[in-house]
Amino acid sequence: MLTLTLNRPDKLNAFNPEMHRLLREALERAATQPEVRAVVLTGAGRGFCAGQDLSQRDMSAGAPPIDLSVSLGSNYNPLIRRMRELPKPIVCAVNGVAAGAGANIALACDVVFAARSASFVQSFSRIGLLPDSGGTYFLPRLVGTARAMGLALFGEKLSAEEAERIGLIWKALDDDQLLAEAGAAARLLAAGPTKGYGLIKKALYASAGNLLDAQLDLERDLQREAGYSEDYREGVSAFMQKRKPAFKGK
Ligand code: T3D
Repeated sequence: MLTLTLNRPDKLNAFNPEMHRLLREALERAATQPEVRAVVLTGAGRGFCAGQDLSQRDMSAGAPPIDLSVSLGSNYNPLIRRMRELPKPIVCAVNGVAAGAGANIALACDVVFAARSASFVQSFSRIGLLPDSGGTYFLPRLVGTARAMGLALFGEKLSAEEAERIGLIWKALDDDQLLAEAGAAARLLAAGPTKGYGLIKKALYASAGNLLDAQLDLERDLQREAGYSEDYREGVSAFMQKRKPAFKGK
């Protein structure tokens, strides 16, 4: 299991190019190292992540306008794609406020735990932007268009408990339990059938864009792959022998 901690606590872990680079490299390591079978993503200090570091944007009178598509195209979009395509589970432990891209990076994780004191803010509209980093994709799919629109337009803080209640995240936890419980969940996943988990991600994330027919075909194809895995053999054998399976992630 690999724990990644966003670590610019003075700025509530807002993203600058260096933090993008470090996270990108860490996710590459997670992808290529077979011993990494689950990832935990959390933040240092009192925040999870406040999105883009706004102090890096020159808004003085004579400054030229910024083409934000460059930032999304080179940093945020590849990051979200990497996270969703990683064939291993990513557990998010949202330790504090998650705002702007920070909120949507949390939602791009596969399972989201949040401390009760944490909150989610689609703060983009407060500075004249629209939700990015997958926000306009994740929000309506997770909570429906009415709630997505309210969250995006008003940019109000949503508490962790409310986020759990409306299905935006998996679980809100007592603050002092967050890292222990998210860590335990990640360890459980890290000892599981990694290949199967990767296929679960693939199937569930494809379903939003598929009709039932296509999804059934995809399930058939992915189940073929799962059925060829060593872990499937081990899972069935362990069940028949009434013992705990020892999955190897293969
Ligand atoms: O530009 C591009 O590349 C395009 C891509 C955009 C993606 C995005 O993420 S756009 C959205 C950017 N993020 C925001 O708009 C959020 C801005 N922050 C806030 O709204 C609030 O800080 C929070 C709701 C996150 C937390 O509020 P609160 O009251 O708990 O804390 P605070 O006092 O506002 O912030 C604490 C410090 O962090 C403060 O610094 P100081 O005064 O103690 O020196 C604040 O300036 C700093 N901080 C918070 N967020 C950012 C930040 N500094 C730089 N960039 C930030 N995003």
